[in-house]
Amino acid sequence: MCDTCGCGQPPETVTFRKPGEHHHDHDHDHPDHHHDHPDHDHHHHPGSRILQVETDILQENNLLAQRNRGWLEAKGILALNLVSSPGSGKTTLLEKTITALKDEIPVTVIEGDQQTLNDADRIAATGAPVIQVNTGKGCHLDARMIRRALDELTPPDQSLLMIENVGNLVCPAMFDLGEAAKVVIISVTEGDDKPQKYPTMFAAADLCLINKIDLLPYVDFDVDKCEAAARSVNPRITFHRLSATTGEGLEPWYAWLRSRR
Ligand SMILES: Nc1nc2c(ncn2[C@@H]2O[C@H](COP(=O)(O)OP(=O)(O)O)[C@@H](O)[C@H]2O)c(=O)[nH]1
Ligand SMILES: [Mg+2]
Repeated sequence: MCDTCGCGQPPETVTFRKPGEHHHDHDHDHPDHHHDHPDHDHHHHPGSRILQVETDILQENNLLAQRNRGWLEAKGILALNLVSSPGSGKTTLLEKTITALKDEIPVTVIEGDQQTLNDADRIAATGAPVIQVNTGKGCHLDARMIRRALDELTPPDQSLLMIENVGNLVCPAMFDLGEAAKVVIISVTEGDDKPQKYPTMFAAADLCLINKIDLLPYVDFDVDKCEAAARSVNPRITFHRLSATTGEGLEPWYAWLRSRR
């Protein structure tokens, strides 16, 4: 975990909103002293202390994630944690997927971003119930945020829950949310070496979606090389090559979703 980027963020910076709603908790009007001086504490703790705190945070998260997992499994809800760099096409893919499957499978969405309701508004336009979690300075969703979001979202039994994590290939890899699987999305404009640079994320994912294949003629991206790099850190990982905007390759992704249910 990173303590330089606000990763172990204090809970008062996290907000939960539905489209059309104003902030109803945890306002941003009282930035606390702590935020303005993120290094303050570190001057007083040796490295081993910081490591202990990080371990505790991850252990607590893992316990809460297992409770989420049990709750979701009992209701027959398939929860997927969508992780990627910012701009890989997660929201676009969700819009397409919900529109294609909504008559077949009830879909609900938890959107994670540091700020704005933009993605929740885009999802709401498809008709799917959605809640936006704004993590403030935080760079990932955690299991406690998901628990709280589930209380507000109340996804129906046997539904599909899509969790769009904060765009970041690092920290979301370490925070189990209670999902059935992580789906990592990489777009062809990002470079085919990303699985080597961010192996933890590719090791944690069951499925890798290679998006924006419509742009392959214009970029230097070797899809086979990218897949081989991901397999070298995770031999079980599977792939679909697709374009969320043109629709090419979306059917095998939908088939994967149906099979996971
Ligand atoms: N050419 C192309 N652009 C895409 C594709 N998918 C998404 N985009 C564009 O990439 C940008 C970021 O997409 P968005 O869904 O917001 O990404 P997110 O940050 O991962 O949620 C937007 O301008 C999309 O229109 C795709 O398959 N092909
Ligand atoms: Mg998005």
